[in-house]
Amino acid sequence: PFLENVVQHPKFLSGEYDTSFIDTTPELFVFPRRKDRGTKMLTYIGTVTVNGFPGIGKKKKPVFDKPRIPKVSYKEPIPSGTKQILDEKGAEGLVQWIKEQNRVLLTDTTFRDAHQSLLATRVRTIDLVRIAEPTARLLPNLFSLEMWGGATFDVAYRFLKEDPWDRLLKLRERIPNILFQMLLRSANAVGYKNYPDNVIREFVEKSAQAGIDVFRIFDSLNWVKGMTVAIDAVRQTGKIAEAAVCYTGDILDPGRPKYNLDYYKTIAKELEQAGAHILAIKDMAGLLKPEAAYVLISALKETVDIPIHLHTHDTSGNGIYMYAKAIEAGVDIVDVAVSSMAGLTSQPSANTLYYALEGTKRAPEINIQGLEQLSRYWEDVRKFYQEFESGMNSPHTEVYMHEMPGGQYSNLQQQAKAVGLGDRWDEVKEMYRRVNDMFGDIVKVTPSSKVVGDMALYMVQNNLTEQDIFERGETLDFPDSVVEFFEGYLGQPHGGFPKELQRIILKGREPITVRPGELLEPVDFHKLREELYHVLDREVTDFDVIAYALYPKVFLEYAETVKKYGDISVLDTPTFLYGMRLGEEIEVEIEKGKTLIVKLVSIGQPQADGTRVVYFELNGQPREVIIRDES
Ligand code: 3PY
Ligand code: ZN
Repeated sequence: PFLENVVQHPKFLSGEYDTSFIDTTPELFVFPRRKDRGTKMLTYIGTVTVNGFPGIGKKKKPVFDKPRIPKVSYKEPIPSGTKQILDEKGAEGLVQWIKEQNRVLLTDTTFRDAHQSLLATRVRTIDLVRIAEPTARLLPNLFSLEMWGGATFDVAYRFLKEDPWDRLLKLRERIPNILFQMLLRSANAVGYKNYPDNVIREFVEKSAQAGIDVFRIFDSLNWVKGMTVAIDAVRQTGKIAEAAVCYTGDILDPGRPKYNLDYYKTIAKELEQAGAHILAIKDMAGLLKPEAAYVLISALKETVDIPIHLHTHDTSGNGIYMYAKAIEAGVDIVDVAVSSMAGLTSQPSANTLYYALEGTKRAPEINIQGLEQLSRYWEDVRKFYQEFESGMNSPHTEVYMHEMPGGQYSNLQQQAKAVGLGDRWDEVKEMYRRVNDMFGDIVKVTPSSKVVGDMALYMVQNNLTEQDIFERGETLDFPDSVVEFFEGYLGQPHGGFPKELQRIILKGREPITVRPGELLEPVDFHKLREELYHVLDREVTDFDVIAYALYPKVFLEYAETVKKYGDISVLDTPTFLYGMRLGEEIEVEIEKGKTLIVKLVSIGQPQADGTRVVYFELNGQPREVIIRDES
């Protein structure tokens, strides 16, 4: 371990050391005492069994069926796909290939937006890895698989206690043929605030290295100036820069002229000029209606020369009809999910779209039997996460009123419950729309949607009306996110800020009007690496460093959990979320070819100090762990 400590030390690695280094670096002689992996894992299982999982609480573990894995032959090589086209022909070659296709191409969002929108982003790596190779074999004709970014990055560390980079690397290994796509919030990366430019560049570079091919880049206010650093960074890696214009309002509603057809045409042109390989229309709330889709796509096809990729959420139930109209107007690629993970706040169903277009000139080339088999797997896996369902089980046309993004709906609902507003959810939705109008009718998508959500919760919780804000706003303490928004730290909204409200909220402070990245100091990655070196008892990777730069607190809490429980990403999801039933036996593959057999034998009575002894068998040998009962 001494030698290991020396050679992994950042000073040693950078070659800046001298002969006094060993004498002046006492941490070289600190050898971590290792608790064995088995005990750590049993401590986790014991803790969840006794105390429950955050957001679920203490619940008896239901009996779930084993997910049905499609029967595919693993003998033949995995069929080649779009990934090979990019690797062989480069970004421009891929764009050319897209233009030559007559059939509509599909992006499958099951691994990212579908579960972000239906299950509060909680789907774990183990459930994705199990279906990865069957997906590669059954759906080699997909344009791309959206499987990373958006909220999945921080949720992985924060709630799932697993490493999102590990997810990306493992999926890449098993799916070598389909383009991997991620959602990148421009200067907000995969976070909720603006980061310095060097953080954005480093994050893009590392993501590309780890396996991302297509970066969907959007700005939460459609502020093109806020997107250029990210677009340039992606182009530098040789990967695909798919720049998005977010869709809000209704181009066919003359009463809503702020976001009219010209608005979208102007931004589309600007994004093409900024270097986009593909133009995305990001209809994050599902507000784009069928006839409007036809008009919009037809107009944009005339405006830009690059392919157009359409994204929507099926909240209203109009998704398939809308796609049919967009496809008729010539859209190149659309986003869909495997049917058991589709519909409602998620994307429209791939299976449904297949049948809607069957026999037409633009029908997608996709294996419908493969989709049906994958859908069975996801139907089973979805049940593991039933506690994170939003409760929405039929189309919600009221989305046209509140305009809340699909990915926000279940998350804001959880937030409302957490502050005791669960039974005033209808009021929160109405307030969400009123706040939008107060803010001057803004684009609402992460993180601007979070600002609107925070303000709506704040107003409902404190029984404040719009009039109250204007009359006694000077005496109110607004949520931090709202203040930062009005300071200009998320960028500049189309048409500017409403001046009077801005004055009230900033209480005399001057807002910024430049790109926040121009004011933020670059991050010193070398310093962060050194900080992490003292925290992690393993080698510090570039992935750790950039994750720590984006989410310092969340990353450290994750690292603490791993120290305490070991790598718990290896546990099956029912055990991870519910612990074990008395007498139950499970198998845990802790590494390839190494499996532990765990049996929960009994749970002791609470002791005077508030702990319980939990009795297990580990590979047939009795083991006990002591757990503090906090239930
Ligand atoms: C995200 O940024 O996570 C989104 O899904 C926005 O729609
Ligand atoms: Zn989305």
